[in-house]
Amino acid sequence: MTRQLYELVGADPEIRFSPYSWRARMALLHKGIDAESRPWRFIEKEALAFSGQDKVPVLVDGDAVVSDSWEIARYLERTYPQAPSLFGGPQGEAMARFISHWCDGVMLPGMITLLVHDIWRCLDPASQGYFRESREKRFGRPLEEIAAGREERVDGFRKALRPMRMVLNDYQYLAGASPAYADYAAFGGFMWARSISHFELLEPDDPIHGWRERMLDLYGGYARNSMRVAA
Ligand SMILES: N[C@@H](CCC(=O)N[C@@H](CS)C(=O)NCC(=O)O)C(=O)O
Repeated sequence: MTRQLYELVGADPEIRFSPYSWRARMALLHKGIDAESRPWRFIEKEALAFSGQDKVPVLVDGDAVVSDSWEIARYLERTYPQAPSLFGGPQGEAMARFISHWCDGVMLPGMITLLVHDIWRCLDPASQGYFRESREKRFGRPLEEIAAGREERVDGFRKALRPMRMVLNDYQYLAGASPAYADYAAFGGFMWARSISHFELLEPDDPIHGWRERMLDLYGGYARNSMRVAA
């Protein structure tokens, strides 16, 4: 049975933009494991019923069905111990978990208010309706208002990334000398942004900018070569 990864896509099925699916995709690449991409859209909830929940990523690997990016990383580490390690042992696993929680709690919430309208624009019409309704309910205002003034607000987002920047002043990657899951947890957010938007989140002299360039080049430029919305 072919291994499959369900990934969120836009109107164009080549535009894969979930930050969590990108974490799983990079983890697979790190392990050197192939998985066919199964494009999934917000409104296709029934297509995920087999996984017992309604979000992507979902990895299907033979009889195993694993949802949630963190659980997928742990599954890959446990199931393919001979392949390069995602965590470098239990201590590294706990630190990668901290970074993934920090991204979920600080980085991604900062990004969404800058990008929410760009996300909506890249969706198919049916998903646009679902996205607008669910996100406007969550934020309590129209998408256009959530995204308003982002040129002035992006500086606050950049400041919030200071802990990450300080690490990247001292190390090539969040995991040290070479990339690992800690990096993929953070990079997923930047691939979310890159896939659906041309709004520049980072200044060119930011160490995070240099790290993002290195991440884009990994695995033969897999992320750099992935489809992006037209400028
Ligand atoms: N904690 C989950 C979060 C997964 C998640 O929120 N996925 C989003 C895509 S970015 C989703 O499927 N959302 C469906 C929806 O909003 O209806 C993980 O780490 O995988």
